[in-house]
Amino acid sequence: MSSPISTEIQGNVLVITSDNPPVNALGQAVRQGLKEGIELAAQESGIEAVVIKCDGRTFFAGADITEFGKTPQGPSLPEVCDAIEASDKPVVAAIHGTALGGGCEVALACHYRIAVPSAKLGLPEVKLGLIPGAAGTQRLPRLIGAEAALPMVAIGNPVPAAKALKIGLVDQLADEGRLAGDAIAFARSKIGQSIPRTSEGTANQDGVKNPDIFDEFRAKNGRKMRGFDAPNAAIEAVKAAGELSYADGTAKERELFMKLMSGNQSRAMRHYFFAERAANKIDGVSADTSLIPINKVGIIGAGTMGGGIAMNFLSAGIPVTILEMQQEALDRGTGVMRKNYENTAKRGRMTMEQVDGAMALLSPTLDYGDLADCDLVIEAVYESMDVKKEVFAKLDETVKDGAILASNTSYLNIDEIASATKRPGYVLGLHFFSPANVMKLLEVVRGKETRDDVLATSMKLSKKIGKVAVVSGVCPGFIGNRMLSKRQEQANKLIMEGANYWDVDDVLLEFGFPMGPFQMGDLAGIDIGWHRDPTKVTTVREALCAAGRFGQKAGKGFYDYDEARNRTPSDEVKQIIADFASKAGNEQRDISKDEIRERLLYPMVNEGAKILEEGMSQRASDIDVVWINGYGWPLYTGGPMFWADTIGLDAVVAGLDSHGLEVSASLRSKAEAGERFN
Ligand code: 3H9
Repeated sequence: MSSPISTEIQGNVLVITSDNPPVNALGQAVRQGLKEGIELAAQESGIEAVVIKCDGRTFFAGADITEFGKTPQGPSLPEVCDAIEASDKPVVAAIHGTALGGGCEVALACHYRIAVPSAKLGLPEVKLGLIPGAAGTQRLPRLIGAEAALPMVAIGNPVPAAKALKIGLVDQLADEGRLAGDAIAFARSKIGQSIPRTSEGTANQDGVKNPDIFDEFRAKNGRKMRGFDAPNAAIEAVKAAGELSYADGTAKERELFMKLMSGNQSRAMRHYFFAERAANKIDGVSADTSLIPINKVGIIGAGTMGGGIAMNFLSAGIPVTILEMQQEALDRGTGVMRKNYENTAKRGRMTMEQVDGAMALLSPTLDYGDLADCDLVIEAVYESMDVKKEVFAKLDETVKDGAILASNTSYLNIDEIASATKRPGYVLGLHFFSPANVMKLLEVVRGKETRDDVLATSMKLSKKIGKVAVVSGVCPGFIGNRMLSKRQEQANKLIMEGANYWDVDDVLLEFGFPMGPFQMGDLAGIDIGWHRDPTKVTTVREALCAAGRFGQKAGKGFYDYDEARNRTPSDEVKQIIADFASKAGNEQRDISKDEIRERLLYPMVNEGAKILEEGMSQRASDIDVVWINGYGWPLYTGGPMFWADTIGLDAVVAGLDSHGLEVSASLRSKAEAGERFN
């Protein structure tokens, strides 16, 4: 097989080029080729400098993740990086696209870095539950200081080239499109000068002079890092870069790296990395299906959901026409959208020009006729089949042929909605999650007649608006809410049997969810869907509403809230629950946290198995993607199905059996056969 690395001598400069699509991952052949390139430079006396560059869309995007967990094949990346740095001829990294992880480490091992303005550099290993393993944690702080290195290593977000230049991570910016030429000229200009080696840098002393930066960083980012092992290891490694020699520091990094690599968190997060990418592929729909151009989007309903959905498209530069029935509702809805944008600008994440630019793409209307030339219309009206059918019949009459008609329903039957039109092939569900401008998940609901190009267009569009899309079949609640209802059912039963509702919430918090079901109820509003008759009380929720306990917005719901929205369990609610339990003749008992956890989570796994069995989800990993992005399932466990694999399907089945809960045929047979979902 030919090597992905080629070399070319241009005068006195050796240009080493990698061509390993799609992202120039640093697999064995690439590492081998790089090492040989550096050896060639050492041997040839005519070569006085070296440039390392990549063809294709990006500089090295990191180690080849598919090699992880397999027997290592030399040369290792640390060896290659050390060989580059040891070169006595100046080596320049010429960076475009993304220099990530091992790719950034290669760049750090080079003596100089030159990048085009659109390039980004970063160490995203924490997002895979790891830390850099080719001396990135040791070279980076020595080059740019521990304080600047900490967010890059422990949070993992890449920095754009301009910022990289400012913090000293790159030496010069090249002209877009002239990178190779600029890099060669830059390399020539360094011939004969003393060679700066990153491992010998001293910027890391900032952390020794001011050791508080590490605790301050931990305190500032505690919420983001909660439950994850890798960020703490990353902080420890960066700290070690200031305290230890380079050799001892890299040994420390290796020890931390190896421990993380063999742990469950990294396994789970690597599973998620590939799961997110797999979710974008649709069974039976070819990757080269021709797409429907989407240049204008219509949204029906300017409420919280409609407005949030519209913002996704406006932010991506796609014009939106938003329709309401009354002028007042239209004004209110568009006002809220502007306010949301302005709040983002206040937090520095947008400029006021960008706010105005996004809002200028919005056309509010009361007239269906204005939707006629839209390429996609998304309906976000009241959840009633009759209302939805009426809207779709009207859309069918008004909107041009070939346009996609989508419903944002969270549980209604898409096939029935599609039957209200003469073009069911162009109808599908696009289920956004609230707040729709923030939440990453998009369930793309495939009706029985939905055309391939309609699906493929929706998946592509989801990427453009920054969503993670998962295809679901038509079933009540689709993938996410269908599983949620099983968890809620158990949560409600548990509190009737004697579990404290705050213990139920705390079990999920301890598991890694941002909040539990009762906190979630308080946040969303207990009165959603309430009949508004305080004399009609048949459920705990209705009793709470009758007592004015509408949730956080009322200062009280399941919990009492102070001004800072801290929650305290309420005696009143405890009594309400106890009254209901005694009326129902429920015996009260102490329920352990283990039982609570099993009863909340195992039925979700069982429902996931049924969803797979019925073909409502294409693959188990899609279910994981739904729960991680839509419901706050902790990423470091890999999602419900991967988590079930980790604890063992036999343990899940035994737990369900012991609590007298349903076990689907497929889950039981998988467990008996010792199989996994993923
Ligand atoms: C590391 O470097 C450890 C070292 O410190 C220590 C070593 C000792 N490997 O995302 P896309 C595949 S850890 C293998 O859709 P985009 C991906 O699966 C690594 N495969 O493209 C997909 O395959 P498919 C640190 C990889 O344009 C295809 O490439 N680096 C890798 O939206 C296209 O990917 C990272 O964590 C890889 N490293 O985004 C960076 N990367 O077509 C990970 C991608 O079959 N990568 N693939 O589905 C990324 O963040 C994005 O891929 C990137 C491009 C931003 C580069």
